[in-house]
Amino acid sequence: MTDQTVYLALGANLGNRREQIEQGIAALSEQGVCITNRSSWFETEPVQVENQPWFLNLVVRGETTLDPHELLSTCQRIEKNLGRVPSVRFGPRHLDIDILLYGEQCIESELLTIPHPRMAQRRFVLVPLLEIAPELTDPKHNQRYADMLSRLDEGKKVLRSLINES
Ligand code: PH2
Ligand code: MG
Ligand code: MG
Repeated sequence: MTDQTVYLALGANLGNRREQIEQGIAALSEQGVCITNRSSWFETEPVQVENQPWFLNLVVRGETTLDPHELLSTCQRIEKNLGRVPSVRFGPRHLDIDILLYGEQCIESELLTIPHPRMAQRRFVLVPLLEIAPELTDPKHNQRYADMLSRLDEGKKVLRSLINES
């Protein structure tokens, strides 16, 4: 199978957030996802479940020959190996790895929806994504993510982290 370009969102709001995310990225590269770009780090205000610690978030681009469901189980295995335990939906976690985009494909299976169904409503996803892929277009609605972000009224804070300067 030929390589596909994928975009993944990583986040954490428990434990050593930066370390867990770095280990997640390292594990992805060891397990079939060649990382070709990554965004800055962002400190982000929690959405959906608001009463929880702020997240550290970033977005990576990768190349993979894993099919979408293999990629999903790889992400879930890595989350589990790095200490993720079942928690409430949208609640606190040590590591979250979400598939945003898989090539230009639109997928709706029982386990997996791509493009990620909530990405276009989340500033903590769109801001880092657009940093590394400013021209990217949503394959389902054929709209530029940059335009979707400029129309978004979700007001949660997304702050470029000071870690980037160290
Ligand atoms: N992830 C969630 C729920 N809310 N909020 C922010 N800021 N960042 C996240 O990664 C996040 C969230 C569920 O995965
Ligand atoms: Mg998530
Ligand atoms: Mg997830």
